[in-house]
Amino acid sequence: MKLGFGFYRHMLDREHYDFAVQCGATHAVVHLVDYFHQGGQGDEAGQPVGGHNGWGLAGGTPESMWSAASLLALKQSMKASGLELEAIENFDPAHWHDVLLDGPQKQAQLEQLKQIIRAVGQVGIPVFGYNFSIAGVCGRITRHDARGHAETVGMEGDNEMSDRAMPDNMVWNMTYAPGDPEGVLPEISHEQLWSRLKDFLQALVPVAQAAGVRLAAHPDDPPVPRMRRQPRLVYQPGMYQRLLDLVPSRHNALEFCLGTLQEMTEGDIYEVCDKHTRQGDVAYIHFRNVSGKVPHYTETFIDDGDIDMRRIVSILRKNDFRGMLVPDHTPQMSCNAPWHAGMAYAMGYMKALMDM
Ligand SMILES: [Mn+2]
Repeated sequence: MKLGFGFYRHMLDREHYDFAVQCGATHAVVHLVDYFHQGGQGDEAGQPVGGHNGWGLAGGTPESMWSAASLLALKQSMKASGLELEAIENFDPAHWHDVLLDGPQKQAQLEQLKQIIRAVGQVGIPVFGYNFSIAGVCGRITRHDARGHAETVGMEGDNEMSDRAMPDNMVWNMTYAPGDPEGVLPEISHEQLWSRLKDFLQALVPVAQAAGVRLAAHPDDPPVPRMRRQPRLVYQPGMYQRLLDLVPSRHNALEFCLGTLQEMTEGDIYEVCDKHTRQGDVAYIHFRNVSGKVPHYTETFIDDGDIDMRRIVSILRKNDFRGMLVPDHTPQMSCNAPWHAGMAYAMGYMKALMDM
């Protein structure tokens, strides 16, 4: 087991690397997609939530940053602070909107994704996390209802945002074509979406295998059957197995999000964790806690939710899990550095669990 830390695009600097190492991190996952680019969300201190118009504008990360040379420079700069770059998390909607939407640029974009995976493999980054989702992470609200009135994110039933149809220039909660939309995205079935995933996996898994990179799927957050009138893929634990069975390979793996899995209405988190870590499916873990289930849940402090995190760590140990654990999200703490304090609290708790 490795203790890791997740960095958003605007955190890729020495100060943030040092902070993570001070928290005990030895490994890192990097979100290269700039979720905040021209999005007018203002607050980059926490996780992106966004409104009707989603997060920012896709394509905010310069193309050059996705190249092998740039990834190598990133890996080396993290190494200089003592961090091993273990994973890149998420493709930019600018690179794969037509893969998700089955649009005219699908084949060209699949080739572009293959190039990214080859570059990631070339510099020795072993994992690439992705979230095959049309609506993406949305429909959540920010509230002050974690312990001690801490600011956090959750869901309180369906809302105007989660029901509203998506404009046809948006996917994955980001706008990929600037300007006004022409209409709204057509509604499709769950089977159509699974068929798009199959095309993606059949194209990418062999390339990932050759490149030595594990593709790792995040479940849908929040895990509801439909969001913004679009179907979702993995919103119950059993759907993870369906994804794995589409293209069986060590390189078709999971970005195992404990919080999202616990929010699902079916399944037992300990059984799901045991099964997939025993099978060797899990590339890395989003180690976070929640209380409640969709459509009513709250992201909590790590020791305060419905999951017994000690029991999870004992399962991971029993199954000799070798991957990375990262805190993913945490509530913000009331002080001058709400994000840092929240993360430091989660990291200290994780490190203690791992050391015990
Ligand atoms: Mn997650």
